[in-house]
Amino acid sequence: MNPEQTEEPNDGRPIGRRVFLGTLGLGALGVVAAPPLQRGLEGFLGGIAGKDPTGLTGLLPNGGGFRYYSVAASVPHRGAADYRLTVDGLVDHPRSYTLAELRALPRTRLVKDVQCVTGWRVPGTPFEGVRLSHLLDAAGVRSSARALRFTCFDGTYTESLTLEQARRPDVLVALRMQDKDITHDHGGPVRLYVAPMYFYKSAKWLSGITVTDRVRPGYWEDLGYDVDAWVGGSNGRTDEPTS
Ligand SMILES: Nc1nc2c(c(=O)[nH]1)N[C@H]1C(S)=C(S)[C@@H](COP(=O)(O)O)O[C@H]1N2
Ligand SMILES: [Mo]
Repeated sequence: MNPEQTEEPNDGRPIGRRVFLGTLGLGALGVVAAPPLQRGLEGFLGGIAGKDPTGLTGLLPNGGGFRYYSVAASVPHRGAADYRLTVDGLVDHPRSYTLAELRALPRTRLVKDVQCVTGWRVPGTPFEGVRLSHLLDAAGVRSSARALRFTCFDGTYTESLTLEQARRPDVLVALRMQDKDITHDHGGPVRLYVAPMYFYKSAKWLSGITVTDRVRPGYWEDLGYDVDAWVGGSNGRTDEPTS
């Protein structure tokens, strides 16, 4: 099947020392990132937006400019035999997809910049997968639905989108990244890809999509990040450190 392709130019913003600041922020979060810290962290993150945290393990640059992030210490490997994606909640037809079933659905390919909230960016990165709107249409979203909650088989990470955001054509349940099947480290076999938002919205190791009546903030959002994480238009980015 021929994937559809969209390309957009880079927005041209420099990242410079933000990568360095991001590393500092990660260290700071590492010290405090244990379950009881949620309340205090909101202020903490509010003060350091831009040089922040977003990952507790594996801040390892690789050749492509990505850093691998996981808030879980270890994540089980899943593949064609045992991967499942469940779609449930306020839908008429809840169901669970195997990897083969997802791979058989119409694909969309997008090539855009990946932008982490800590400042690093990878220009022109291809993602390919099934439009989230396609799965929602298949599920039959009920009229009381307003939002989605995403869960991951790392057992920890969560994300959210409004229904309106989720129906955008540039939001994918991604099967491929950089024109290869998504590796385990990048959240494979299936991750969310929310092109217009900071990369923390793109939940890795996606295992559940639950349609809900309101937005329930996700993992980083509980720690102070914007739920509406539009690149350039949310609290993840400041031009200079605020402290
Ligand atoms: N399950 C899960 N998804 C996640 C994260 C995570 O820690 N766990 N980190 C997020 C953040 S902050 C970023 S920048 C990207 C990193 O994706 P990568 O590891 O493929 O570079 O994944 C996002 N999705
Ligand atoms: Mo991130």
